[in-house]
Amino acid sequence: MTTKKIQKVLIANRGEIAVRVIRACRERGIRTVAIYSEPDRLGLHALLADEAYPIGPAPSRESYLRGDAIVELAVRVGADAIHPGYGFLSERAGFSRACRDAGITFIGPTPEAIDAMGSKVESRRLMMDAGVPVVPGGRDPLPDLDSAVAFAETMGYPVMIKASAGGGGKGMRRVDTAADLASAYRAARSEAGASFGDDSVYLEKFIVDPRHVEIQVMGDLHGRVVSLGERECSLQRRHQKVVEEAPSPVVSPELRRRMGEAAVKAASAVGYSNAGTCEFLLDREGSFYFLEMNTRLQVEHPVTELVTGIDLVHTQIRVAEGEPLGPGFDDVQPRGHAVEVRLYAEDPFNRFAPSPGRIERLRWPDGPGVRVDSGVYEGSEVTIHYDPMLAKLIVWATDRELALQRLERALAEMRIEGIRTTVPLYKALLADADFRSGNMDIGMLDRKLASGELQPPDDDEGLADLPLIAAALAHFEETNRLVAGDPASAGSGTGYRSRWSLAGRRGALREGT
Ligand code: MV4
Repeated sequence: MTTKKIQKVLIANRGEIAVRVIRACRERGIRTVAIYSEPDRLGLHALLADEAYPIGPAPSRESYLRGDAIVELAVRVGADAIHPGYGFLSERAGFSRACRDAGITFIGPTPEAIDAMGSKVESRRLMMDAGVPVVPGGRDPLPDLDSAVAFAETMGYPVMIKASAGGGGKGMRRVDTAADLASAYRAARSEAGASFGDDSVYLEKFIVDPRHVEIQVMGDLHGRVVSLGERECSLQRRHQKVVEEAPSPVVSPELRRRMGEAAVKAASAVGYSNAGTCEFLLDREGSFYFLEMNTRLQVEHPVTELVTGIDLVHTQIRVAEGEPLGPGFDDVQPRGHAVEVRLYAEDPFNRFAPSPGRIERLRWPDGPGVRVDSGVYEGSEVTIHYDPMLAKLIVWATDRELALQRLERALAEMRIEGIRTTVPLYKALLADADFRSGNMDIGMLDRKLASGELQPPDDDEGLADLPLIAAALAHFEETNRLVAGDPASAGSGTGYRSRWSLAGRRGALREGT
């Protein structure tokens, strides 16, 4: 296979991930095309791209989800590739296929690989046959309630009923006793039917208080798949991740090797190429079980980038161009520790109520080991039409404790006014002994929020005002000194007016007038 350099990429997304992809393209000398919905006309992604085109009104269905219109636009503007980001069209096999049919490179997996991982029972069967450990349970959908009862009996309670077509927790029921099975079975079936148009369900052993650990994989177009290590993603609220880190505080080099091998096996079984993630449950005994594969670049990819030194978006583009994964991808090991917090426009201490509005003031943290991937700027309007995630703050340091200290420092430097964000939640989490020691499971955050154990810090502004106060003090000190030392104004009774006019003149000088 010959490589063919991509010249122009259409980014079929918005917000921080569109910005992330635009940056990688610019670094590679690739021209960029943004699409934007009506409320996103002044979105950062639309402003940063070389070209930007309106794609429709606010609702995603009429804008960012219009696969056919997007492929058509790509052809019309001469883009030779499309990057889907995450969400929206990123895991639609039909979109990957439509790109292929139009002669456009889809920067992601093939429609076949997306399809193979799309159905839960089917991917489970594939994984079982490939020797990838899956959660103990059924190989086929349950034909009826009687077989569910019989199967649960052989496996032992608690069990989990899951929708065959599911994912993300829909149509999922925990069952603790035989007496509860019938009602849970019926509820799961009807929820699955309503959500997926497919009411088949199957049974798994319920894994108690596991961690969610996922493996980043990358495949090239020459049949090579590599593992880039794990991310610990247990800190989530109702299936929404809030904090991710790499490496996991509980994954040893030996476990990393075994999980990495399992993930590579999983991806290879479906002929996977480009970036993907295998999700695992990790129980207290250190056993791990494949859950599902996400066939896209994920929100939390930066923590992997920071500990591996590999730019995942650059790599996505290179493998899409046909370049093989080189020797830099042999046996990749993490170095140091990275932590990401997702900044949502939600009020964490008012039941995560959405907080739309104008960002009146915005100051990002910086300094050593700090990265901000943002889709907004000071003056941005945050609407309720899309995912409330505005930006991600990611820190790196040589070890976990230093990374957490750095995160604390960065959060204190940060300032967002005009809307509420989840920043106070992260300040509270950093004061939590369990989080601090890495002792977490997938239920921890919901438990601590329900019990009121996580409280907003009383001094929420932290260091945020310090530089401003210092600047104001210096300004007035200097003003007073100048006025006091100015013979023309001494004793003239115009001291106050002179101070203001001096300030005005200095201001005019700064702006070069
Ligand atoms: C499970 C489980 C416990 N035991 N399966 C939730 C979403 C879906 N992707 C799989 N999920 C789970 N499956 C068994 N047999 C617990 C969860 C689960 C979960 C998994 C990953 C990340 C967060 C989670 C939050 C709640 C439940």
